[in-house]
Amino acid sequence: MVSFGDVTGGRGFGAPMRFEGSVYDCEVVGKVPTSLNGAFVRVGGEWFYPPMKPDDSPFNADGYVSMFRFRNGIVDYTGRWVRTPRFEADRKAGRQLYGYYRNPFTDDPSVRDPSRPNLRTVSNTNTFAFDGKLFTLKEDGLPIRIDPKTLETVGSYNFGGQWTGETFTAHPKLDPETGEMIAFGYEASGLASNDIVFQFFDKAGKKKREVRFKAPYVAMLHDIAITEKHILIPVCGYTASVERLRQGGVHWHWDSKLPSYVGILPRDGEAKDVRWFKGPESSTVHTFNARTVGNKVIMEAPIGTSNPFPFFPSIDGGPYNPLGGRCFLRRQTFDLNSKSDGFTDEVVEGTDMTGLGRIDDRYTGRDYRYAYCGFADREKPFDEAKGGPGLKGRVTNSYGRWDLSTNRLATYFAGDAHALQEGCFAPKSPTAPEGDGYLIGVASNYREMRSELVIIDAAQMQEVARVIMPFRLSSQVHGNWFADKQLAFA
Ligand code: V55
Ligand code: FE
Repeated sequence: MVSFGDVTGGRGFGAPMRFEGSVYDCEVVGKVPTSLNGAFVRVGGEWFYPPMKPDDSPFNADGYVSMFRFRNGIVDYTGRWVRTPRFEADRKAGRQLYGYYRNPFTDDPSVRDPSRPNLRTVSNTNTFAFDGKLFTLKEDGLPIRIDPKTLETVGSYNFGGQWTGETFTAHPKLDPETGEMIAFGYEASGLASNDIVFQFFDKAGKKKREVRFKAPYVAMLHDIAITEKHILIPVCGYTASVERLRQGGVHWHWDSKLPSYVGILPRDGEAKDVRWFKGPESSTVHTFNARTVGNKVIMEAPIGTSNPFPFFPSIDGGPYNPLGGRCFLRRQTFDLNSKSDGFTDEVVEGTDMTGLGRIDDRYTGRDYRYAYCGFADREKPFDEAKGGPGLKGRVTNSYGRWDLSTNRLATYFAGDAHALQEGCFAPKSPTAPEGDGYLIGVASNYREMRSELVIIDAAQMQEVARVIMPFRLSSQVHGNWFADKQLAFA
């Protein structure tokens, strides 16, 4: 194959490893809690072949799914490519056939089909378990079903023919009490359309109903929040047009002149019930959580003021402003009694954080106390002398736990040559109180050029164990803890 050369991430810690494999009974420092039985399953992008366009988005890299399987204090690792139709087509051709992120017009003529954009999905964004099945997700395609025992790809999944539309979000929500799945697709009626479809499934996997409506403009609709009564839909900044795609451009452009919106749909509502609240330029890519209190709907999220991703250009051709993507924990309050389309917006605590916010998922949609997120602790900077290749400037060296009852931040520091990927929360037991459990996440050790899985007591914010991998793991977007009762890992 051709050389990776200097493609973004092609050298240093992020250079593709390209192999599949397992490590049984991994090396551990400390003691892995024997109560943790299940798996941390993560997915991200890794280029199998170098991108066709050297300036392409890392979001266009092939899906690579990996898991740390925990049983009685022993941890086994397995990593596999997500074998999408696109991966198989590239393998067969022996080269990269696909062009820009979400622009099928730039694909090789042998596979080009702009009427079926989901056939070129890379499924690199999130892992998800529902109805006893494991999936990898990417918002431009359907879920890809994965065998939890081996991580082999089973194939594309449309809920037994029940899912309408060709796109499925990377952030479906599960109601922790009813087990109901609330999922959506956007660009639901074709490339760059502003159609959204929400679909509701009961916990047994049966579709109950769907609601179709239009966004104020076509935007990247990456994540939502739910409450016991409402669904919140943040729309901001990134926009697309078929014309620009036809001309061979990238999918998203940031338009700082566009207002942000948050749509609120009652969970039992119809299209006519969606209410759009309007705000200034801002970016809500992920959410922490939300709740309905009387006539108010309240959401916390890591929110930036402008374009969060440097690889999606500004529509006016202007330079990238790195401060615009800096996120703060903000609280937005929507008054359903108000006649105006405005809302209140406040910073809860003034430490900047990554855009990847997590909670104890058993509290989704309910009153909750803790928000977890990675951040760069400035008081514990990267040590130049101790660092290895590729780690520069401010890095996500810490996890924070924001206590929303006191607005205090408790922190965990991973090490002075380490960068943390997104962690997730795993409860000590199904009935443990909120926050009584572990934060689990992968650290990149730049000095040793290897990955390490850190396991942190979330109540103390103290590390209890570290799984030492003998190699670098593929970069991760999202990872989740699935207990043995959710998926059949053995
Ligand atoms: C995101 C990530 C994606 C994507 C769209 O984090 C949005 C946000 C890894 O791919 O395709
Ligand atoms: Fe995401």
